[in-house]
Amino acid sequence: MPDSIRGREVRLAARPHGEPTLSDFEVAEVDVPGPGDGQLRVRNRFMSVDPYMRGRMNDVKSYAPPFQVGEVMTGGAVGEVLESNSADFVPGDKVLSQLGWREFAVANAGQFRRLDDAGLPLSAYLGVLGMTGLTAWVGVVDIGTVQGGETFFVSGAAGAVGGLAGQIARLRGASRVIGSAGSAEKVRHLVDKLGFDSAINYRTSPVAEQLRRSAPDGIDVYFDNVGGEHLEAAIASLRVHGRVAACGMISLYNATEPPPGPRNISMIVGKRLTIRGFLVGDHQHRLPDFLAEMGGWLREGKIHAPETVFDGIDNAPSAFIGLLHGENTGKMVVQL
Ligand code: NAP
Ligand code: FER
Repeated sequence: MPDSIRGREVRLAARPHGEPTLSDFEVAEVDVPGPGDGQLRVRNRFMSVDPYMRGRMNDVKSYAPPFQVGEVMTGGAVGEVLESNSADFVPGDKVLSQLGWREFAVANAGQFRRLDDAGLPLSAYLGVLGMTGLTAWVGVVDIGTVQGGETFFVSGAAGAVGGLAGQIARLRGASRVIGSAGSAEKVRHLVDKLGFDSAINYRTSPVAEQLRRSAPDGIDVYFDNVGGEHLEAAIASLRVHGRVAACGMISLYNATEPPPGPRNISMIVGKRLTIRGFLVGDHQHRLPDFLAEMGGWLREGKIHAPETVFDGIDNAPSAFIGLLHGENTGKMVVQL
């Protein structure tokens, strides 16, 4: 059996109250044993940092169980097999796991999915061809059910899911795509790089006013990544029979008190709106259709999938905190 090696991992050190800080995490060096029967030892190359991890840092019952203090921050990671004691994998195979923020992972082969080498950087399997991409695609196609000629609005638009959602809506026939993001630079990125028709900076003036100006005839679909003020503005601008794909509400993730709901919630009735939450985990059966369509768009150069890359496992906590503060454009990943 190969010798054990030393590797670092990032653990939850304390549960944050409000905004997470660096002291809520600790980086530890551990022995990584060689793989046992049926196991692989994998060197991770990229780790994902995701907004939902903030929820898992709280000790509350939710769709995903809380992280335990002292344990590794788990989540998506891609790497390559160093040693295999499984007939299904050979050294050099590229694999995806949910084993999280660690330089090396040892686990049963069933915990890894082999990635086909499509010539794309491995990080793509955390972003555009991974959980992020599937979320955007399912949200637009199956939840928001965007139709040709419709007006589509997405918040968190310069982020990983939002940037893809706007582009997918356009490719699926939306005639007008509007995004919201938190800086002038991101607004330019949406229009100049991602081909949005218009974009608003939610930090400069009320979202409702800016949205009304961008879509004077209203919107048909709102892809919500943010909640709060954005959701209220969208309800005000939605047309009769409009739809909301409720993907995330990041503006509330650090809240210590539950916020008041959208004040105009009664408009749901008169406008006959559909507001539908979804979790990507429930839509894994759509992976083949998603990969076929997204793979085609990528090969044809029709989709841009920028990434913001932080270097080194020591910087994973900064990358995560930065994500919550909008330091990323596109998918935030940590390169090892
Ligand atoms: P992301 O959008 O790449 O990164 C988060 C972004 O949120 C930041 O870049 C920041 O951009 C924005 N943000 C932070 N605080 C904000 C606030 N108070 N108001 C408005 N914007 C704020 O992250 P992602 O991975 O693509 O996730 C986007 C959303 O999708 C999140 O809500 C996430 O929880 C959700 N999600 C849901 C599922 C699902 O299955 N339902 C799956 C994946 C992701 P600015 O600079 O623009 O503020
Ligand atoms: C997120 C990432 C993933 C999120 C939800 C998920 C609401 C869903 C995971 C699942 O389906 O289990 O940021 O925010």
